[in-house]
Amino acid sequence: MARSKIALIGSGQIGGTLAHLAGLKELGDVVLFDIAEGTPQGKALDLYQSSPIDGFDSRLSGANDYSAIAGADVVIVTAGVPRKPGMSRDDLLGINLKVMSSVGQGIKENCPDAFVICITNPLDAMVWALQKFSGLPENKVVGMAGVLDSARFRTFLAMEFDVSVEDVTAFVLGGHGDTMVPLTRYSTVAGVPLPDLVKLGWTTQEKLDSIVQRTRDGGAEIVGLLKTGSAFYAPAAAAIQMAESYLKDKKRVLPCAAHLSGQFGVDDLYVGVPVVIGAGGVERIVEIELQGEEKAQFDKSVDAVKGLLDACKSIDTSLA
Ligand code: A3D
Repeated sequence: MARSKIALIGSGQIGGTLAHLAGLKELGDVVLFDIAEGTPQGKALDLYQSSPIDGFDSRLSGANDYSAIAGADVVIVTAGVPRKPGMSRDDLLGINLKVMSSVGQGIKENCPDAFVICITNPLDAMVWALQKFSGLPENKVVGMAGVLDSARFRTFLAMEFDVSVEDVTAFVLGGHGDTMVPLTRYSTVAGVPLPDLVKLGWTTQEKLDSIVQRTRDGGAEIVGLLKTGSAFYAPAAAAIQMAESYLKDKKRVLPCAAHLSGQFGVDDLYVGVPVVIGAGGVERIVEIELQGEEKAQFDKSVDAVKGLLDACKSIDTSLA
């Protein structure tokens, strides 16, 4: 069986880390693409030269021409501009919308059968625009945010409880970051829901609330520390988990920005919900019932995404 081909559009901080992880996990051959000349070629060669040491077989190459991504099985998109301190994800909207237009065209012409994972911010709007620009089926274009948000939540919970991160599961819905909806009753330590752990005295409601807030602000915390860009290790790890589930037909149940057409009462929007990712792309959307406050927060999140899409439609009238 031929090796899978993974195309990475954008060879910056996340793109380079994606290539490294895809190689280390032997997910397939990797093509790094970027508009910056030399960057994708240089990163590909550097990473290729790490393969004899780490013992992985993956051909890595770099390109500035979309023809190089022809026939890719998976495309992961990070092309665009990241946040600088003081900048909101929405400030990025205008710049990155133009980038999505050219990326969508490149995918449409070269690998229309690919599974596409978008990471570029503002995520919920960019993944929606990328699906429209590329014309790929809605179940083959998905956004990465929930896996990262829930990983941040899991990390902070494991720190608080002093238990293995592996035994902490977290369930988040909604838009990325500020409007994320953590479902504490579905988040557990080895199957014990967080509200029960509060009752058991493992933590207090106040501490739990502050962990939720820290998770919401997780991206900004890292931007503030790095000063020159945004998080890249954990975002790359999250997208690779999604790609692996598709390539190996693992059918992982992961929170992703998925296209909703009626589910959760939402139509033609990308919102973070639990989905099953397998060889068919987004094979199923897990439509759970939301309770009072959860529903209110989810609706607020959906409204925020709608606001972003309205802004996109006014910038690019072909999307209206
Ligand atoms: P960065 O290191 O700047 O890499 C972006 C790359 O995109 C650069 O190498 C650019 O040259 C390249 N680029 C710009 N325009 C184009 C174009 N038209 N075609 C191809 N390549 C282009 O950024 P990064 O890797 O740190 O972040 C990439 C994106 O991910 C940003 O939009 C971030 O905001 C976003 N991000 C999202 C999350 C989520 O959880 C959703 C987390 C972290 C970062």
